[in-house]
Amino acid sequence: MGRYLVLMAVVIAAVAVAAGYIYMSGMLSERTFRGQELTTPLQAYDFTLIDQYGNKVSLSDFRGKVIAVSFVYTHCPDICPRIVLEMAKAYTELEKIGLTDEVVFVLVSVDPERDTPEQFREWSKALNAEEFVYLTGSYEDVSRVWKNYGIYVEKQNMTGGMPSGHGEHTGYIVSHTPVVYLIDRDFKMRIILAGVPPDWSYQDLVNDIELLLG
Ligand SMILES: [Cu+2]
Repeated sequence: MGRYLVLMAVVIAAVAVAAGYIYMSGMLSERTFRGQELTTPLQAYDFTLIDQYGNKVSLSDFRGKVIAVSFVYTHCPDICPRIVLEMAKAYTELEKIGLTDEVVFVLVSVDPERDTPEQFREWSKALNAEEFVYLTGSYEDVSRVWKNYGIYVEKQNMTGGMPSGHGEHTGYIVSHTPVVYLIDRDFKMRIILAGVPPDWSYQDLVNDIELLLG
C-alpha cells in the first residue's frame, strides 16, 4: 500500500512537470510582432535611387528578402546615428543566426543635397554599418519617396545657432520622421517601428524580421 502511494505520487508529479513543460514551451514559441502590424498589408512603393557606390538600385531588386527601410541624413547630430547603430546591432545578431542573406537594410536620404554617395560611404564606415544600402539622388526623386512613405522632412536653418569650429554641422539641420518599415518577402509593407531607440530596440527588429522570414 505504501509503495503504491509513492508510485502514484511519482506519476502525478511527472505528469504535472510534463504538462507544465508543454505549457511553458507553448508560451515561449508564441512570438508576436513588437512593431505595429499593418492590418491590410499593401504592396510596397517601389523606387530607384543611387547607392553609396554610385549604382542605380531599385527597392524591388530586393524582392524575396525582408527589407528594413529607414530615412536618415549624414549630418544628423544624434537621431540618425542612433537609428543606424541600432540597426547595425540587429544586423550583427542576424549574422550570428545566419540570416543576413535573407535580409537587407536600406537607408534613404532626407538630405540629398549633402548626402552624396561618397558622403554615405564615409558615414557608413564611421558607424561600422557598411553592409547597408544607402540611397540618394536628385531632390525630386528622393522627395517623391518621402511622400510615398509618409516621411515628413523639413530643413531648419542654423544660422548662428551652432557653435563655430565644427563646420560641417553649421548651415542647417533636417527635421524628419524617425521610423523603420519592414517589407516582407512578397514586397508587402508589414511592420512599422516608430520613433528612435529606445522606442524600439535591435531585439525588436530581430524578432520581427525573424517572424517575417517565418
Ligand atoms: Cu536624423
